[in-house]
Amino acid sequence: MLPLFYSNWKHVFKLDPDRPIDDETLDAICTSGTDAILVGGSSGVTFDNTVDLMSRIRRYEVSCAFELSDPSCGVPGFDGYFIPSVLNTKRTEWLIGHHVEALRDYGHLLPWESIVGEAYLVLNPDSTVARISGAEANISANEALAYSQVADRLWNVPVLYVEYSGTFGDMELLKRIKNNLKQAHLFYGGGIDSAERAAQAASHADTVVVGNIIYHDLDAALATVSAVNLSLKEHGHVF
Ligand code: 1GP
Repeated sequence: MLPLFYSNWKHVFKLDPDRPIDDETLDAICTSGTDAILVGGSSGVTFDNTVDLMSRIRRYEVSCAFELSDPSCGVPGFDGYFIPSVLNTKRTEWLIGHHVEALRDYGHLLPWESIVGEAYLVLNPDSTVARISGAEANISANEALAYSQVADRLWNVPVLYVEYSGTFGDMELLKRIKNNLKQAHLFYGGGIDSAERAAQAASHADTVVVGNIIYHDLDAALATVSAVNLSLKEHGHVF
């Protein structure tokens, strides 16, 4: 049985261990009513800064998961772990290579009951994740849809993450992707900096991820929580 710790998440705040956050802001984020805190970042994530952030979040009741992309950062104590792969890269180490090396060396240590694979479709070519992973983010809508179907229908990935990190994405494409999924849980992240954008993304994605705005405009970040819940009510979701 796959771990399903994320299955009821509608709204998530993503915190980067490599970015400072003061106690007051962290308190506001952790008590905001969000469904979970997702810890992860594209660069500068270390064991030490991950432990530090996790232990601060752990003072709160909110669920907390980690995107584990480097085995040397395998900090125990999270509610769940996502292991990301990048679908639209030709650099196979980001699709499968790092994963094979990590499992060869550490597979016997992993808490499999709380680990989930996470397939990233990276669609902002200017994002750090696109640069680092060599993602081919300038693709047509039809190609993006095809990637999502490979992940969902051929590979049966548990989580598909449509990632526009740093910019607000194409909501029509997100809708098409969602409408063609058979089983994967859909995360959307990128450029959500207002209640309006949060509501738009929430009308298509299963889980909306809010990141960067936390560090620039806390009030705007907090407003996305109720916006997502409101949007779900309007679309007839049952709580
Ligand atoms: C980043 O998808 C998340 O991995 C959130 O994106 O930082 O643009 O909100 P933003």
